[in-house]
Amino acid sequence: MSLDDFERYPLLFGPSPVHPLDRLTAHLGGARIWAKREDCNSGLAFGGNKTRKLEYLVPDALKQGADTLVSIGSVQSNHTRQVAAVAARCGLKAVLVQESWVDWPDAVNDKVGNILLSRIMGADVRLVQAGFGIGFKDSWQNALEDVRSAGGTPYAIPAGASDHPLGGLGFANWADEVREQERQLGVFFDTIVVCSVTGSTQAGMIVGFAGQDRPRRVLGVDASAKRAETHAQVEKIARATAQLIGLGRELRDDEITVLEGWAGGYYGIPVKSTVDAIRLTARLEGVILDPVYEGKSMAALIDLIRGGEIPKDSNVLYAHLGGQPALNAYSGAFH
Ligand code: 5PA
Repeated sequence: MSLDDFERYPLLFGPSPVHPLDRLTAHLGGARIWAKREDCNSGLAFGGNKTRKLEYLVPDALKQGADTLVSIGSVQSNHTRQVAAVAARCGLKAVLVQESWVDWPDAVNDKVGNILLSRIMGADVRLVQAGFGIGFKDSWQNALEDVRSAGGTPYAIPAGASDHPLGGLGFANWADEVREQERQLGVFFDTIVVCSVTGSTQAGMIVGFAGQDRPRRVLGVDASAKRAETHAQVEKIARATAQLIGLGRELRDDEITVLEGWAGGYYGIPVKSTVDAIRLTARLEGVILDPVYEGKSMAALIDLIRGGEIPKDSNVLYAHLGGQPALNAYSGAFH
């Protein structure tokens, strides 16, 4: 099997845009920074990284005769919002378990942003009290059971569409897209910076790039404040995806890098470096990042360039994975 053998249900506009961030580059004095924009990859509810992953899960759901997508995330999950949009687009129902992973005081946290969009799109949104965790949850099993007992056919999508046999395919394909865009732009991105939580975004990238001729670094930035768990999940998904698409060799340990230092103490809580990175990118580039994921990976990119770990002659590609709707629930971070 190769990646091309897997059916893909079109949800994206096409290849996501790649463009340079020249003023941020000048501000930091090099490396040259580029962004690839999953936040505008689709016309479905502001897109994001999950929309790309779901292109490979939807054909499986339809083949199984599912009528309801069932998934899970935090109250301000971007993933569940994208599941709601994809369900609407495909004429399916969505049941979304929204857990209280984050202790964040904005009074409208469970009313605005992602959860508002999911409600508008007609999803059955269920608020559940439960802490952060990317594993399989009882609340999710219960939701699946509810659909079955009502005579429906659920399709189970785990947190972030990650711990699923097809979860890594979307970003393996992203790596192919990058290679083609490099050819068009006449540039080679030696370093990729990507935020990791449930792991299949980075895992897919690793596998996709491992199948290419030129080696490059994929630097995952943990945003869950649990680096070891994130690393284990990225590794597990990467190795399974490599098998699935017939990479033809085992991944080396040094191909799997998950960095810590920018998550702060907790998943979902921005720290000073997060807010600084969001403000800097907004003021220099007009590019908007969120306080849960992308602000943390941008803070890492800035520090890695300032510290010289990413050298000045590098071309670095920042994977912008979306997530801005959550900003509405985080006004308190910008007072
Ligand atoms: C998310 C995830 P992975 O989960 O694939 O590692 O991606 C991390 C990530 N950036 C990075 C944004 C904007 C994201 O939304 N979000 C989750 C969600 O429920 O929204 C899966 C956690």
